[in-house]
Amino acid sequence: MMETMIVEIRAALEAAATDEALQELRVKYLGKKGLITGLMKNMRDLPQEERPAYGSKVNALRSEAEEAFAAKAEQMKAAALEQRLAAEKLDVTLPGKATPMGALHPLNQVYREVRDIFTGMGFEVVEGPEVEFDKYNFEMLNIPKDHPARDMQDTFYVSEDIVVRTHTSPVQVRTMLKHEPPIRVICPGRVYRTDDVDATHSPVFNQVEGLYIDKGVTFADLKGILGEFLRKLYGQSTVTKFRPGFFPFTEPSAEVDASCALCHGKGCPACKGAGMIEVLGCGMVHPRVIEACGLDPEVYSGFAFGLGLDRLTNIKYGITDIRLLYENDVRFLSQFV
Ligand code: FA5
Repeated sequence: MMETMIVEIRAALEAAATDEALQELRVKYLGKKGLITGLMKNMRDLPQEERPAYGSKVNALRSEAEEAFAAKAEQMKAAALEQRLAAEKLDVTLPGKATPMGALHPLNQVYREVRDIFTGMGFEVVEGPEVEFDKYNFEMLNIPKDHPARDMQDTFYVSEDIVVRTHTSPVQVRTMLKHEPPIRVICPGRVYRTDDVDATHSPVFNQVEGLYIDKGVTFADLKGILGEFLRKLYGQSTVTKFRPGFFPFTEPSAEVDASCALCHGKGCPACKGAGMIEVLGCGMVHPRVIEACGLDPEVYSGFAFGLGLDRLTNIKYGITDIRLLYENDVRFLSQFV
């Protein structure tokens, strides 16, 4: 019986086609109540002297059977893999899955350009709080309380002494109070004014202001650096025009126009036919501001400037409505990828 059983097992394994069939056979022969286990139990009925020979025969049968089961399982696994490989053909000509790519907002793109131009000329980036002391936003910038110059910037007041900053000039005050010249900084950030929303105004917008204080800084430095900045931003052929202007914290002050980046001075709808567009305000820092910040205006001089990043971005890309920058309409933003 023992001799024929291994033949019987091999034949049964040969015929088994599924995992379930294999499992059934395993239970039938090798399980706790299986036939081979049963043979071992029969040993009890044999005379003592026959038991060792019988036992080793059953053990040999069990090992042979286990090997046969393992070989069959291996064979079935290989066959299943082969079948899967044959069935799952890879079509490399199918179009791939596109991952939508995000991009920097146009305001951030232009900010990075502005930042890189100024840091390339030795300026550092300094940031400051958006909720600011009236003292830093106005008073130390030569704009006393109740002075008519305050009307130039319609202000959100938090309390009598605290405002939401109307420009990033207070960051320049903070820098002068903290650091000895030479000071060369740009101050980017969000600013707030109680302006009504229209195509060119937003109550929240972005500025980049700058400050250069050292011994012997003149208006020629201001013209040279700001002219170079605008040529780097809008192209080497950009023409600049410095017109007299007024800011309480600079004297003399100037408004700077640049030739329109879209029509190069010929006149187009973006520049309303003028060929030139006002891009920034600037001037030599008022001696009173230098003094208020603890420096001697007889020793130190410098210039400051401020630009609206939103306007700069709109000019660069020919965007005619500032609201587009804040609506986050993907149809608009995806044009800047
Ligand atoms: C100032 O804020 C000065 N602090 C700039 C300055 C600094 C001058 C240092 C001289 C020396 P002004 O109020 O003009 O200046 O604002 C600067 C720019 O912000 C403007 O040219 C304009 O481009 C932009 N701007 C002003 N109001 C708004 C608004 N409501 N929405 C969008 N941009 C605005």
